[in-house]
Amino acid sequence: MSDDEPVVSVLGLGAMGTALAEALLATGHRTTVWNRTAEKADPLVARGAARADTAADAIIASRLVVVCLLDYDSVSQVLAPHTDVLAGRTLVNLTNGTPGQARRMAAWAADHGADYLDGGIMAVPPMIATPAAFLLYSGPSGVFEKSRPVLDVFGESVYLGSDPGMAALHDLALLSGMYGTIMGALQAFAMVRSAGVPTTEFAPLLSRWMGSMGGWPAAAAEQIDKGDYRDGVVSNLAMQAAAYPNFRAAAEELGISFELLAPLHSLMRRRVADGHGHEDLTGVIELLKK
Ligand code: FVH
Repeated sequence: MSDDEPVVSVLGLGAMGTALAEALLATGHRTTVWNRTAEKADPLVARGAARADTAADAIIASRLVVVCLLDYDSVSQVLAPHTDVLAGRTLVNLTNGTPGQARRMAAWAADHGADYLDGGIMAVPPMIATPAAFLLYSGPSGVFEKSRPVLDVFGESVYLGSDPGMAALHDLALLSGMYGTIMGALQAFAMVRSAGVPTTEFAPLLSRWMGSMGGWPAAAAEQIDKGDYRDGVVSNLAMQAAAYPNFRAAAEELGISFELLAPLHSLMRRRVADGHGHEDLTGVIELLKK
């Protein structure tokens, strides 16, 4: 096996691992695949992938080994029995996890002679290998640059530095933003649905309104980095906190739960009680410090 050969192994053929392997095959990479449930490899083998009977065989087959399993426990279960074949390999772990898990995995890989990049996939499987996909990576820059020609197949590669925990940090932070948005949207849909409004009718208005909020992260980030929530206040916290009980009252009127929105209400009230009503809602972030 020469260093220049575009040879890649993929461990894990769930929805995402399959999409990654398909992208590699579509771009002419010699791809070896392995999955715990072996038959999931069949369609990829039919398209030209080599089947590895064991995870060890897949690791041996390629210098670059992409790991995309359910969670870090499954990564440990798959890799731990094969420490003897890891030396000289580059593990690119795209499994969702925490910064601490990524750092511990990087140290473990180094102990066994393997290079390690941690990654976060900011895409759902159908987006892989389209311009909409971007993937976050962290770990040694030389390892990233060497692996990049292959990694770019999956989507835009965004490198976040040598600390292996950075990709997981940014991944979970971005997903936190996503889940917060989805929570609000679900509440909005529950409200209109309870009044007999088809959610398909309401969705364009919701999309438009969410689009209007597109500038919020940049403006909020300015305040947060300055630690000054009095700057450029347009809609102060006291005003917003006065309106917020209407969401609870409306939920009661409509016969739906308020549990998705309730946590923000209590934080807003605490922040107003602490004397910050004239500031921006952004200041609630100070209450998230532990
Ligand atoms: N799919 C998505 O939308 C998101 C997009 C962003 C990134 N996430 C993360 O990607 C990881 C894999 O997700 P997935 O969508 O491929 O997940 P599944 O389709 O559920 O496949 C899970 C694979 O993991 C294997 N597996 C689970 N436990 C074990 C174990 N103990 N030992 C060996 N393999 C294990 C499973 O094997 P099998 O059930 O087919 O035998 C699948 O290959 C994930 O971290 C997402 O958070 C996806």
